[in-house]
Amino acid sequence: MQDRIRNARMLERVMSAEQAAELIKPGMTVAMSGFTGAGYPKAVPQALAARMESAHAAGEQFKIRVLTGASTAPELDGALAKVDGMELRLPYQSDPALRERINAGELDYIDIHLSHVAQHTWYGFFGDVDLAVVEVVGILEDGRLIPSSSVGNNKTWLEQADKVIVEVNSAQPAELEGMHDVYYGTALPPNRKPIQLLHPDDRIGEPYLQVDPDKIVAIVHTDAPDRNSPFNPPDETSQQIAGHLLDFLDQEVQRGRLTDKLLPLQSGVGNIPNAVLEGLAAGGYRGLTAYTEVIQDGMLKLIKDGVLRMASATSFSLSQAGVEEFNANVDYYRERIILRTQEISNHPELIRRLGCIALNGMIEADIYGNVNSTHIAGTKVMNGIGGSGDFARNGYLSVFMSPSTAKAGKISSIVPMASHVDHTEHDTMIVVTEHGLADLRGLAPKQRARKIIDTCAHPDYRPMLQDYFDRACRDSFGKHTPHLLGEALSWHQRFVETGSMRP
Ligand code: 0RQ
Repeated sequence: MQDRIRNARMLERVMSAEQAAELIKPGMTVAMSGFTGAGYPKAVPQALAARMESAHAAGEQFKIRVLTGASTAPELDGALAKVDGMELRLPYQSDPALRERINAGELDYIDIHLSHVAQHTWYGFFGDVDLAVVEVVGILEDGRLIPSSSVGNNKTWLEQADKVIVEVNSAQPAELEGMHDVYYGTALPPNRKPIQLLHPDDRIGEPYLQVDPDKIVAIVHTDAPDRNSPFNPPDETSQQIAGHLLDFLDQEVQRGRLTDKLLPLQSGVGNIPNAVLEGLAAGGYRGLTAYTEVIQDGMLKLIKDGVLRMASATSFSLSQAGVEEFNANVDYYRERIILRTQEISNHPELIRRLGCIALNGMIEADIYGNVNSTHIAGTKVMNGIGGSGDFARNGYLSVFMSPSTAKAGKISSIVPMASHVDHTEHDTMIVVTEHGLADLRGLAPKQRARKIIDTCAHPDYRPMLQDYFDRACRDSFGKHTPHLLGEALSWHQRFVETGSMRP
């Protein structure tokens, strides 16, 4: 372990996960590392969950408030959710056990833009951070930390927390050292300065995380891989969606609005973004860049093939095969990947300056282009807004993609009125389903509605949407954005009552 912990003073603080978990008390606000199943603490949360379970069995309350970078994994969110150990969670999750508790109303979940988390903590909106639990690859002689497979909010957690528990994970490749760029130039208004990042491959910070050594109360050794979810090859619908988008990008290049290097790509995670990435490779694009949050298997392949010249992100989300590919060629990837803090990977100033092409999934869009990314029937949270809002509001192009129906056709993804709005019509430029791509730029509301109904809706639902829109144009209280208010959410109500939006 001495090769991972090179600071003698820190070696003295090594203890078991169980001993470290004893330092976490009921009611504490605990900030943990972790972003899309990468770089999250693996041992302390499980030891803590065991303590909570015993406490609850003895009739004692034991819950904490948990802040992270984004989603974690069964060892963290899953373990704490199973023992009902959280009273508050933010800013993003995707764990089935946790989702169930949130939707049962058993804990508070604050779903916020990923770029806001650090500054909201600096402003004190979440109260004091009692403790941070942060996974790292190693500790340098001078006490600085080598970040792990995600950076997320770790800089902020280490600065803001009263005490710090460090997990040193020897399963993370030592070769990650040098890939990170941790920016220490952030300040609060009115003292903010422009962030001098002009290209996706600019380095503006340092490769290590700083921490006051007096704050470190425990160091725990782990040797466990990240979540490493399996990678599913894109299905037919995803390929059709990707096909529409790629045709559109080709046309934009032909019109001279984009060059053949496009603009820095931001890509969400999942089947459809993966199909788009594969399509870019097949379409002959070379030398592109990504300014995004997450690097998944698809992006590694593009980097290897030269389709992507480089990628900037805040985390990896790789399958086991992706990890093996990365480990086998780590020197190659280190030259071409930069991992930043999430307030920089998702920074509105930088996304606007670079002109990112934002590609994200959605749950539903309404006929005017308001997009719901988070809530089924407006009330049940799926994951959270994540970084989609940071990129959609500020990118050069904001694209939302989804199959036109969900749940075997019982749900239309194009609805009269979105049951929850994460991205307003003002942020949505392009909507794509397997039936087509609606380019909404330069269109007024009624033109947008006609375009979305004609292009994106499933043929089974298109006549119903057209009928709604025609009657709204005739009978609406106002005729700028016509709606029938008593009927606008009736499709969702029908789904709640009958399990289907079909009449
Ligand atoms: O349900 O899991 O029960 O089968 O939602 O849907 O089609 O598999 O698509 O995995 O890409 O997720 C918007 C959730 C799409 C995701 C969302 C059901 C569907 C399925 C998943 P099952 P798909 P995806 C970068 C950017 C917000 C965060 C974001 C998301 C499940 O893209 O979380 O963009 N986005 N971050 O059946 C009822 C509908 C539905 C529906 C889909 N209209 N009604 N259920 N589903 N549409 C990453 C980060 O920020 C970290």
